[in-house]
Amino acid sequence: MNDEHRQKSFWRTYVFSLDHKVIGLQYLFTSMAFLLLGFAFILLMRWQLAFPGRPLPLIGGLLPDAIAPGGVMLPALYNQLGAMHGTIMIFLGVVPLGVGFFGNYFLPLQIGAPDMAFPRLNMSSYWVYALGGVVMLLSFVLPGGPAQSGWTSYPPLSVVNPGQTVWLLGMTFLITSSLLGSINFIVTTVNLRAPGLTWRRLPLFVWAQLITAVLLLFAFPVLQSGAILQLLDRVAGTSFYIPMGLVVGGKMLERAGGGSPLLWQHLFWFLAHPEVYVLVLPAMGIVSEIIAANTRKPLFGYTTMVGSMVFVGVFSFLVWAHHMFVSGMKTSLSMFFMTTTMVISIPSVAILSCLLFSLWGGKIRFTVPMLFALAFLPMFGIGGLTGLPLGFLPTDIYLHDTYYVIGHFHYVVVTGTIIALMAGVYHWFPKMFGRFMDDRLGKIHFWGTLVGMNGIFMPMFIQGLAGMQRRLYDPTVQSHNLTTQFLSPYQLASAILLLLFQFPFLYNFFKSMTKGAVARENPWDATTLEWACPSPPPHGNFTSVPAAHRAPYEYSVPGRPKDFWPQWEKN
Ligand code: HEM
Ligand SMILES: [Cu+2]
Repeated sequence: MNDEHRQKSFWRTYVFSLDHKVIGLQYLFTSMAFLLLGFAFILLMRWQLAFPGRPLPLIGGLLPDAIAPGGVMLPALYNQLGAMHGTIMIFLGVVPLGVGFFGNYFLPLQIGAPDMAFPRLNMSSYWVYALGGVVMLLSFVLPGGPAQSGWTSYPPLSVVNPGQTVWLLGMTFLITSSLLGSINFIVTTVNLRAPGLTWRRLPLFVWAQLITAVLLLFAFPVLQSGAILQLLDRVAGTSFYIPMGLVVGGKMLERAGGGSPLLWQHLFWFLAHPEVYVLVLPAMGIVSEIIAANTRKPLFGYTTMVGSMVFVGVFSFLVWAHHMFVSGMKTSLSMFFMTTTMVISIPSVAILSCLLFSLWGGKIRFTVPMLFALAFLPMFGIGGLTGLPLGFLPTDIYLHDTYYVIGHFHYVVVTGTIIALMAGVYHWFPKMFGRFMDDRLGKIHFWGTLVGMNGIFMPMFIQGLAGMQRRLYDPTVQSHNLTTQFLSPYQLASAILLLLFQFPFLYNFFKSMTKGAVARENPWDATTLEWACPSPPPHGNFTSVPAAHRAPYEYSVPGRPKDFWPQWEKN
């Protein structure tokens, strides 16, 4: 092999790879980095909330006076960090981790395919995502700084605030990436399933990824067009979202006017409600796999679970305006959205119940992935239950835009989804690297994470019920917030605790990649097809084309010698 060839093959193998597993790992490392960055931002914000007006410790002195004179962050910086926290966590962190990494790496393996249907498209979607991330990060050094209008970017604020143009450009890349990815996932699942892998034999993780891909495909184009209209409002002098006679800083905005700020809210939430299921469906799929493998019995209600996921998928397009109850909509309209919101809670309850009943009578193995998966159930449950008063018009009028909403969605996304994604990392680590992660460090990570997360988010319900609004730079300027202000330092302490307990995880992850105990091909004695290929799977995955002979979770089948009956074993 000459040098030139070797060099090309390095780039092809690790950078511009077409292999779904390498692309999956690229998504994993990139999204983990973004999750840490988004977390760093919120730590700074929580300092300001806990000790308003006091200089930031450690880094305060390093920040330029223009954004933090004397180390005290200015309101504009607080808003920038807030907007970028939400954007990074959702669009650059959780979705790329849940879909880009888990979907890319494990969907082809679970359906017994050698790769995704369109490897080149797959590579492009990663690089377009990375480009979107770079554009978002660039906004920190460009004049005007990053966006300041929240991840929801409501006009007219977003049309007049600096920084928003770069945000919109970044979003255009991120949305394009998701669209390319979703087409790939759908085609792969429909066309590349192994012989015998009928729809009724599909693992729940694959169902979850498939439905997620469909949601992305239908929801994102709406936000894409909405974002382009907002971009035109900012750079081309249009006024899609700018109302007549808008006064900014005491001056009338010189625009044609006649646009509607509410139009953006509709376009945004038409995407963003389905997006919340994009966040949680992959998590539910992962938890299902782990619960099945660690209870040694078939999942309770497979058909109910698939049906519920499909139902959630369809209905998620019919509830978006529950985010807009206070926008002055007609009662008849809010009644409609209130009803659909109550209806869509039913399948979530069904899924959670099926997972809970699956534990009944199982021989539960309390492995690290199982601990995380078990924690998902009550934590996501709290998130779901606290959603109900928000979907109920009379109570939402009080709770809207308070910390109660922040508490609700962090329970579903963080203690729910992120806990489940962590479970998935521990579960599939032996497949990816042929080695186990350390058990003791895993348990330390688990308990610290669980306590830290609850310590941050649980007080938010109290603060919200006491009337504390979200997006406040300094809550103490409103006297009614003084009663709950004492909670804030505890939340900051919990956030620091949460950060500290991520170090055992990072250490464990990187160390175990090369030094962990060696794992067999099927170390958990599981039944789905990804456990049939070598660990780590070679290029092309399977040594021979696998076939599926039965349903995905045939554990403890009476009369069998072993307590698991893999899909790929003929008899
Ligand atoms: C299970 C039933 C659920 C119900 C009834 C529900 C209801 C609601 C309602 C009505 C709001 C708007 C509140 C307001 O702004 O006044 C809301 C906000 C939110 N929900 Fe849920 N939700 C549920 C589950 C979920 C799930 C599963 C997720 C994500 C995985 C989620 C994520 C969010 C997010 C991100 C927001 C806030 C967005 C923002 O304003 O920034 N929700 N929820
Ligand atoms: Cu919603």
